[in-house]
Amino acid sequence: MSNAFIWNEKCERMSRSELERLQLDRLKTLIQRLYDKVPFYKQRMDECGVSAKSLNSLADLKNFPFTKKTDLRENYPFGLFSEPLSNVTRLHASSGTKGKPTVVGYTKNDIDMWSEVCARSLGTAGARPGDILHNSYGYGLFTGGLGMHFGAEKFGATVVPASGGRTQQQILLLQDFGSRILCSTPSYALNIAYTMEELGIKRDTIKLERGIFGAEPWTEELRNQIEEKLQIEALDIYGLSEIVGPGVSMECAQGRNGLHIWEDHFLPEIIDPKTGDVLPIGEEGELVFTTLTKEAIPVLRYRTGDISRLSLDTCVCGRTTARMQRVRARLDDMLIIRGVNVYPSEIEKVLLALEELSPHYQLVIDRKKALDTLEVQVEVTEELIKHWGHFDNDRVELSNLSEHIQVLLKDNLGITADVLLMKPKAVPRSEGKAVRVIDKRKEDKAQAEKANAKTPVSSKGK
Ligand code: DLL
Repeated sequence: MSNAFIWNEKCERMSRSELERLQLDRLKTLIQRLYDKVPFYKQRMDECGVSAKSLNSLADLKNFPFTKKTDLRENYPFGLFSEPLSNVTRLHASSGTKGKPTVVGYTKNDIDMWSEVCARSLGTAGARPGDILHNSYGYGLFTGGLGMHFGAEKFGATVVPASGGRTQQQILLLQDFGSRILCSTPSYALNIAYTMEELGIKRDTIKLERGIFGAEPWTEELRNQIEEKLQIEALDIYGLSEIVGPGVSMECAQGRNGLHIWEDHFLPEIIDPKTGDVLPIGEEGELVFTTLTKEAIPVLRYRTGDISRLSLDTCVCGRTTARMQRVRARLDDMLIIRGVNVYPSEIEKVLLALEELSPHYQLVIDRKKALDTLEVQVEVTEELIKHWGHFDNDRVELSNLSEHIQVLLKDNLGITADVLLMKPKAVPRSEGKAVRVIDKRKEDKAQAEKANAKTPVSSKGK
């Protein structure tokens, strides 16, 4: 076993039996709390014929009702809170692009717990108290910025609250402050790397050693590119606002094989998304979390929509908690192109394997003559442009290469796509969560419905 730095020995290395006892105790308390304090849950539990008395083992949780994102929206803004607002220290909300935003709240204890799991995550990623930590997650309603910020302060780091955007200035701060840790979305880390390259800034003018990247799906191929470009170790952090925000789980620097879930606070399950049945450990399905200690808005069996697998194998880092595999995709990100199902991350894998392409891409879906169409817009590298000369517009005509990519997409994923090769910088750069898919079918529909729709809360600044 390695001599990894562990922030909270007791909780990160608890024996399975001790952990399960603690989880069951906390789960009973939670269920009683939800039954007594949140009419929504009382009604759901009554409908399912369950209560705290029905819970004799962790396995009994499978008989309890799920919570979905729509439940939070339908009870907007505070209907699922189990504490009066007078006990709520802070509110966050996630984007309302598909309707009302989802609102979450935190008591003082919730903020402490959240900071604790973020501090554990920092240690797990190889950060050390005293490190300078540059935090490019968006500050504001998004949980990324403030969540990591409080965690980093508790951990004893010196935090640079950079938030997203103004990339040139961020690079200057990275150079002048000598930050060792970067927290951002993976797509924003790439943006920083490419901007440095464009400005001719040498890698050895910054001291970054590690990146703690999450908030959006990313592939191993993207990790390789970030690590190569920035010459840092890039590790995966997962979380969602409905559960707490960042810090639900974190990949360890030693194992780099799955993310340790802070199971004393978040109880994971994997279910079959179609039937809702709990799947055995090791099988892939939809991740579901129950918050064991949250006070302001605890959630029971929250369906994340994220696809992953759990593992209880021992880890080289010495932590004993269950690990979840890197999220492969979000269920609702699945594209159906002429009957073929495909996730953006699968397309990313194909594109990033080609050295002629840079990792900046967008997928544009449309419907023409009653058929769904997919256009893959992807930038070629500067090297390729140098080799082939200059191009006046954003498009690059290299029919052999676009045909080659079309064939790869067909052979690997079974999808028919048009491939548009773009000049460097033609694809909009991410300042937070990358916009990978532009679905013009939805845009058209949304425009048609605009008359009745209310203005959604903007997701800017993530
Ligand atoms: O994205 C919280 C967060 C902030 C996590 C900073 C990590 C770092 P939401 O805006 O509520 O919260 O979005 C949650 O983002 O259900 C996943 O689909 C996706 N997601 C988050 N982390 C990862 C990750 C924050 N490491 C949704 N890999 C989740 C893949 C991720 N997807």
